[in-house]
Amino acid sequence: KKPVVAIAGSTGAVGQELLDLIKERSFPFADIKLLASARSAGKTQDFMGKTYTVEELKEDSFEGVDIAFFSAGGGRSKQFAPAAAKAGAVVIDNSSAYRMDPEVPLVVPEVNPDAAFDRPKGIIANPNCSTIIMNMVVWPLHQKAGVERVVVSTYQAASGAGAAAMEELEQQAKDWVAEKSPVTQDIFGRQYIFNLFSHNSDVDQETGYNEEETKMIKETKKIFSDPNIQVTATCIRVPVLRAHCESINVTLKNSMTEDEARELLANSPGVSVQDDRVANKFPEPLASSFKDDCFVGRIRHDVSQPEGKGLDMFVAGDQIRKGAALNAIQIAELLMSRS
Ligand code: 11C
Repeated sequence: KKPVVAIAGSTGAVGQELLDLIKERSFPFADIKLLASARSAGKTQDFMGKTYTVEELKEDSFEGVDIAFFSAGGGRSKQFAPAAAKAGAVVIDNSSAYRMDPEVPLVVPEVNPDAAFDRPKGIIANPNCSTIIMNMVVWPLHQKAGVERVVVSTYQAASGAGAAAMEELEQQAKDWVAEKSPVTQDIFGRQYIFNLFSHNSDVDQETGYNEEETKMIKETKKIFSDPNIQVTATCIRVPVLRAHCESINVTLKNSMTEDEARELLANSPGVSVQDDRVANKFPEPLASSFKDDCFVGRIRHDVSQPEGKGLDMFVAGDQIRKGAALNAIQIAELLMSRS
């Protein structure tokens, strides 16, 4: 039976991408309900030849809903996801609200699909975008050679901060050309174009890690079911619209050559190797945008480690697709494939 689907946060960047993917992937649905905050309620959204009126997200919005995607921010997930689950829907939550809850599985379908079927609260959490993109390449290496430690530095796009942040980046480009000074800076409070800055999440005053970095560290341990994997991260926002890049260094338990790593990654689902040293052509955010796969290149032996025990890589993945909406849709597809 085709599910009745609800999208809480349908007017946001991830909500819109969920709709695009439902269409693109011919995701089966009997009916679809578009939900958003009171501010957006009453707006219309065109989808597959039909005009839908966005309804206000409320506790009683989920009667008869089978799958509820949430991408309306952590506060709304906390407030409304339990009501959706109580009404019988499986909640696939894109926010950080439930990710570290021991009764909520945190799922990347290519990594830990079985976890999606143990969900005592009726909620499945979609990991943070930077975590997903990193895990797509680190997991195959971990399975094969045992990753002991990951050092990651991110180059994160505006999309991670939402549609308004993407608009502001574009507006700053226009302002710059028009020689408007200062450029519009309502979202990030600074010039973003021709600049980069440390991720805009809160910084822990004691450890110095920001929340984005802590998510990458904690979520990876949970997704891999491996509390021993050591991860450290530095997260940076760069003036790119919608694909995150990551420089990743791994320390391996068992030796693996760079050729073996390249072959392994080339055969890993959802990963494409783009590693052309002759042409100096490697993953780039623009070329990775609107793509489902995560692209990996610069695969090389880390010369600071004994041969075979360390690798460096550079990864690019669409933040709104695999980093958010695509991963959520794949979770729903996974549920349906086993129902
Ligand atoms: C970013 N990763 O790129 C963030 C956005 O926990 O889902 C998503 C935050 C989250 O800024």
